[in-house]
Amino acid sequence: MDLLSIKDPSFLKNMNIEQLKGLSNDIRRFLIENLSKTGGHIGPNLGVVELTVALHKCFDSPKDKFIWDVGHQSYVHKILTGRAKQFSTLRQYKGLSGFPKMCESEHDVWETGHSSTSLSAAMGMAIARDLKGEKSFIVPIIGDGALTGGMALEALNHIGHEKKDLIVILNDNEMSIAPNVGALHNILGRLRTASKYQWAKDELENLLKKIPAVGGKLAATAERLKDSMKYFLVSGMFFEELGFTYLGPVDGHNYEALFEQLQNAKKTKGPVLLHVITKKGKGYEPAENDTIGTWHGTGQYKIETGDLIKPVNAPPAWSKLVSDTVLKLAKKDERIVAITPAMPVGSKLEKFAEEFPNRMYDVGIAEQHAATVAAGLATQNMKPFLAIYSTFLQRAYDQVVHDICRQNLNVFIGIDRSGLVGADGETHQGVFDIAFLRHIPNLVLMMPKDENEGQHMVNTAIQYDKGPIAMRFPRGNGYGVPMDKDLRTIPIGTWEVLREGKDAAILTFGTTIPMALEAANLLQKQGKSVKVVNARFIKPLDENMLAEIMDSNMPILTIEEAVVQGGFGSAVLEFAHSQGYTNNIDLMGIPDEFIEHGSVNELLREIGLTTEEVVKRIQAFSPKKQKRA
Ligand SMILES: Cc1ncc(C[n+]2csc(CCOP(=O)(O)OP(=O)(O)O)c2C)c(N)n1
Repeated sequence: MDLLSIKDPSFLKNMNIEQLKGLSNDIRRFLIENLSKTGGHIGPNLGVVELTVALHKCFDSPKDKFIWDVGHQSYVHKILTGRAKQFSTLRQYKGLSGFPKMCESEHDVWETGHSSTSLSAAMGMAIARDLKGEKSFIVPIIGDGALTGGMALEALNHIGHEKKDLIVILNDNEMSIAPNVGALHNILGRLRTASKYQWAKDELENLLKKIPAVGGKLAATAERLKDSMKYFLVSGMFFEELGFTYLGPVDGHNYEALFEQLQNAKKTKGPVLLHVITKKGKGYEPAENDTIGTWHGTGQYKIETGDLIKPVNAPPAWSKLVSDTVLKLAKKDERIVAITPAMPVGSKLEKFAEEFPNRMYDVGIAEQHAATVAAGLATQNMKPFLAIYSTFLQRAYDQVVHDICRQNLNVFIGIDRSGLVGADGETHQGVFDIAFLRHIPNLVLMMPKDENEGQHMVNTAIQYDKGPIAMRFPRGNGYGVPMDKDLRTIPIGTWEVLREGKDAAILTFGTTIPMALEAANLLQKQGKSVKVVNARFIKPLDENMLAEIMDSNMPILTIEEAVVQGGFGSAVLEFAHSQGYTNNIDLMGIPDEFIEHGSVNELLREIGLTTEEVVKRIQAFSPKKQKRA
């Protein structure tokens, strides 16, 4: 079938199962081909082809509402709702988003990117539907990984109590981004075991029914036996106890079985949980055989071999540099324990886990819990390293304030993917961390200029014993700078002058340092001498150096790859104001808006975080404005 011609999912209503199987093959081929060029979440989407088709066939979107948890598995839904033509632009600047987007389609009723929100959103929609007296099915689709998130469990608790009509589809592929972990995972495992038993019983039942005269009775006995065995095998029936009607498990690649259970779900009053078993990566061998999560989301790849296309001889990734340095220190310091909320691969903690299996904890998609576990460890004089992406640290704000900083505990927070992250887009940009951390008492916040300074900062963080300390570092790779052999510590709250100058000063840190230096070079050619400072401590500021610069009356430009409001530049302004300085101060950073997907360079250009803009801003400082009259 020509997928490009699909306008909406209504065409599915007239298709028979054979035709649907053909459609599934077409969708898989389309995904494998397109994603080999654009990259994207191939594994999760190949796993939900039949499930998504079945949902669109059995329900009426957008009247009935599909709420995709995380949203990374919504590509098939996008194809069926008329967006196949845009797939060549997937996750690219101004192109199709990798997550549901209301502006793309009326079939996207909920936007997401962070996990475990679907059940709460569905509950809100169900309450609204009932208050308005409307009739519709509300269908959140949540993975077994996302189900481990605290929000999802809070929602199950509420939904089970309220008994609203909701059909929760649990897409269980035994994987999170990496293999799924936790006690809940074990419960699902037991349910899956029961499923094999149930399928075997179904076959037996069909056979018995074929026996003349007594077959029907025997089949009924088998049915009762099946039920009691199921209860026996699935001790407690977790979801039933929570107030849900549990249906399944059902083979998520079998249309007949899916249709039967979806129809059952539609007929059932109150909340239903339909347990669907799928295979992540289904239909593409390298992705199907993936046991560690490589094919969860990829860049470009060669279809025939499954080889990922990666830049050759790239400098080490920031995550690897940080985790390897922590590991190096952990060999000498038994207090060090690493914690990741579900990102062992992304945070490059595999080696740590291999060397110290008892000192590395993947706690599941549970950022709040991860932060407080770290706090608990620190109370016992351990040295926790909380490896967490900037965007997901947002989830743990209160735990950072209340548990870590308020108790002034020695936790090292490694804030990965700080700044713009590119293709994942607005839900994943790590641009708020400075604004939501800078005001918390006791916390030290820093960002290195390159990977050599990065390794010394990691060492500084581990040796620091006066409270919590956090290091931001960007997504992607370092610059390939020479690395010192011996680790040292950097005095807390000290900046570094990278280039002297007397006409203006640029204060910046991390990824924006190269653009500041480049601008200073260009300005030098125009006869302006610009001082460039590596303001590596965002908190505390280097107040001595800052006072010295302000005393000289130079105009000051601050640059940060983070939101301007409440950011580093704001801290400089606060200092100037509190000390009575009247220097001309200009701030550059991320404006007050959500930044969509695209390459980091395209996004920087869009928001004017460029060398040219730095030059312009410095040129715009007028001598008259320097001092208040
Ligand atoms: C709050 C939050 N933490 C971490 C992530 C990163 N993440 C994206 S997908 C994913 C795994 C989801 O697993 P599952 O729900 O089982 O879906 P699957 O990919 O297996 O279909 C994780 C941890 C996230 N999106 N949101």
